[in-house]
Amino acid sequence: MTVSTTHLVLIPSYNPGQKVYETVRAAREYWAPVWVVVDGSTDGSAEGLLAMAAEDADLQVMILPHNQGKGAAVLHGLEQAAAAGFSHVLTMDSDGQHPAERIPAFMAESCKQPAAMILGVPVFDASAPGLRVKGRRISNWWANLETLWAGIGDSLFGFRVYPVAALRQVMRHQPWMRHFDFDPEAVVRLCWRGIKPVNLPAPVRYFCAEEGGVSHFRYLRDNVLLTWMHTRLFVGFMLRLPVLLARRVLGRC
Ligand SMILES: Nc1nc2c(ncn2[C@@H]2O[C@H](COP(=O)(O)OP(=O)(O)O)[C@@H](O)[C@H]2O)c(=O)[nH]1
Ligand SMILES: [Mg+2]
Repeated sequence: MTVSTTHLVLIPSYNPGQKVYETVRAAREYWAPVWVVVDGSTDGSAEGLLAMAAEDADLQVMILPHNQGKGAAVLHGLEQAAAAGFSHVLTMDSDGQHPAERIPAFMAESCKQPAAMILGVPVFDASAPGLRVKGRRISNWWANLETLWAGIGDSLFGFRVYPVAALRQVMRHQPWMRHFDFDPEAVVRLCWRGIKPVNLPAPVRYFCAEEGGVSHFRYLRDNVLLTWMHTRLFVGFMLRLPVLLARRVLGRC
């Protein structure tokens, strides 16, 4: 496999359990290089991943000493990626829910359209909890309003290719997007900067606990976080409305 010098797979990881090993192995099967940011995990996965990386030159594992949140872990990886000269990262979850076999297609689309962000649109099977599937429609509706229907297929799905420079700029200029508010806020703010969303389907799986499924999503805590996020994005949207409308009229996005 050729080792990319422009695009890397970035996996933020927090106490993912055993699924992380097959997730990282699958990502490596389809791409090189792959980086994992271990975000203060206490489940022994840091040691296991470091052992894997010791035998694989195209797997890099970074360890953060304390849990900082998904967005903070992605930002850590982004800073390192920029320093190493990478222009794009594909983010994917560490718990086996995202389809590693779709990595080549997403990377190929990003190479074709480097100025765009390539967004996974989840294709659910029967394993998906109805509440999560329905709940995301609310976030999607808000994200589409906040971007004047610029074409965001799914606001929450974390399987995406981002242009590194644009995402770093967005994250550096405000303190949010460090936890579960990362994915929707990133996509809305990148749209505001004129980054075009390109949607590609990606099957997603939900594993039950017996299959090794782990979720850190907490309905109350994270819905409050997402509501606050859309509140501030809505205020930002109102302030930008004249610019967004002018751009739309001029056909720029
Ligand atoms: N770095 C980091 N990643 C996290 C954290 N919480 C979740 N993640 C990542 O975000 C992904 C999605 O979180 P998860 O708990 O699986 O939520 P769900 O899939 O929406 O139920 C995980 O697979 C991790 O890769 C965290 O505190 N820090
Ligand atoms: Mg998950």
